[in-house]
Amino acid sequence: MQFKTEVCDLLNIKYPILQGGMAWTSTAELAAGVSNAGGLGIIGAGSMPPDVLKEEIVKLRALTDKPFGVNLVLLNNPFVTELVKVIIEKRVPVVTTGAGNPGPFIPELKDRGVKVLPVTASVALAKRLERAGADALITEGMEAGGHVGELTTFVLVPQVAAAVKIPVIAAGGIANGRGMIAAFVLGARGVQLGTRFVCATECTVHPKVKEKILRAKDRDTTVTGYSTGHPVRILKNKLSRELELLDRENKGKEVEERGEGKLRLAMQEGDVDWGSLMAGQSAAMVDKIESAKDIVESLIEEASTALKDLSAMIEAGP
Ligand code: TUI
Repeated sequence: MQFKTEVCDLLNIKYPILQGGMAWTSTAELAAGVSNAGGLGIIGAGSMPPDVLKEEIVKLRALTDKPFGVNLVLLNNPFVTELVKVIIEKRVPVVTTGAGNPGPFIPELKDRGVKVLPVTASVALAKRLERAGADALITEGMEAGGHVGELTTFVLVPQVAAAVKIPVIAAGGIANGRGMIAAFVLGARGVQLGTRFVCATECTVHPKVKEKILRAKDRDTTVTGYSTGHPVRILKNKLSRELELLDRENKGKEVEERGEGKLRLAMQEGDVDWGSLMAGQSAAMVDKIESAKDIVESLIEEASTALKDLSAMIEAGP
């Protein structure tokens, strides 16, 4: 089975599977692995300086000739305007955005032939972004890791799919082929996975991070930072417990200060006690380290099996 959807045509990819663009986590190596496997690999630019993004793009192009994307974080990003320039200059085919409204950047990116796929966590922003010219929307539920909205994937995807005409890509809580089929049934035409791809062989995060995800159980993530107005889902550890106490006292400014630099500390240095281990609830469903190709192929195989089992069940009746 191919699962070819309009998302495949839009992005010029074989399978409607995107790898979440994760700051300090999805570098050129992982993104190239996913793109070579027929999905869309995405460099997580986060708030990296423009020159570093340029280097990552060069590195990626040495590893694949397939389409790829760059994810821009809009919240508190001092480099965002310059990063947009790099994306245009380097002819990056696809941009995804997170943690904010990319509206002001859409006309320029589209003029230069870049496909724009913003992440939205609400129906209202989805409608605004469709009007602003977005090519597709990534609707991310609060099961996801990192910065999260309020709604779950299960309620967000069908509402956004009903409200817009452009394709919807579901994210948050999807880790396997069954999740992929569920998302399609809800109206999505593509899926984006972050946490499962952190455990890809090609992902350059510290091995201790992968180990934490493999060991994670159903209730091992928590949302910190409600008091800052920008809540973030991370794996529970010493840092999350400290942030929880500050959150309870509504000390948003202190939460921001304590969180500064902690994503890099976790992902690159492997400090799994005091680093910010951004991961989604689906961490509990990730149980092995394998290549990006094996992940993409097993997603397609699992999805085919899930669909066949479902049809058989419906036909057989009670
Ligand atoms: O962007 C993400 N997840 C992220 S970004 C990130 S980087 C970072 N964040 C905090 C501290 C340190 C580093 C880590 N995780 N996901 C996509 C996403 N976007 N989820 C929710 C949203 C969102 C929320 C509000 C998108 C738009 C939005 O609009 C608000 C508005 O302006 O209307």
